[in-house]
Amino acid sequence: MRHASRSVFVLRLFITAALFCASAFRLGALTTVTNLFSVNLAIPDGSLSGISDTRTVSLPDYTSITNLQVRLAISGGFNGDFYAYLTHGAGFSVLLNRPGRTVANPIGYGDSGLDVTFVNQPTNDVHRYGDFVMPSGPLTGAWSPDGRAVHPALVLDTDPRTALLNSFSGLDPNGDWTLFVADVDSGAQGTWLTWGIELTVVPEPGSLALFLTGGMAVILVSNARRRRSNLNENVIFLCKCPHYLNFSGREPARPFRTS
Ligand SMILES: [Ca+2]
Repeated sequence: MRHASRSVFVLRLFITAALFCASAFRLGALTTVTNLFSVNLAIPDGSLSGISDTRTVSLPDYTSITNLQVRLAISGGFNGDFYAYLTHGAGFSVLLNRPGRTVANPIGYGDSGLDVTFVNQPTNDVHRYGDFVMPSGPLTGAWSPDGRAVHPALVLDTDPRTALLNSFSGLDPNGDWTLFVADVDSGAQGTWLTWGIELTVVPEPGSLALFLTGGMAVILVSNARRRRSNLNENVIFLCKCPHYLNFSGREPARPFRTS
């Protein structure tokens, strides 16, 4: 029983160490990759059909997204007309949905152009950027996405924000990423200049933890066998048996002691 309790304790210790090592490896393996894509296309004015741009990300050593930022640059146009969303796998985020559109201001903000970064941390809502800044040129800075998954003809500042960037957390970064941009109201045409994604990714931690735990289990079994071998030899020593045999009927590995 004593040996069994000790074995359980040692096993727990090894598993804890393995999980700790896996966590440390995971933290140490965080990698940030930035991609910036040129588009340079005029956005059809007053059309919901918009334009989209799809890019393929290949990060074969990484299987999980822990953070995502998105850049978008549009020159000209009327900011209150723009609608934009990002998709990748099961991820979906509404980046812009007619900034500034409210019951009192159904056409949204009249500023022209933007070069912004959408982040996955709590910060100011881009739909209400006029509460925080009065751009003298294109809107700049880091903003929380609009997130309102509502038809752009109906969206209001009071709608719930359900489509933020957190829907990409934990997804595999590999594969196609698509950004869609539309100018949904007539007058003042914009040009979509660039967009980009900054991915913070990690390798799959499960296989590493399994490897470490398996390695620890092998060490544990080896230690248990060594303890059993020592026990047999000690029994032979205490018996002072005239025969060179232990309990298994085999000759001991080292010379027999008689005193
Ligand atoms: Ca327009």
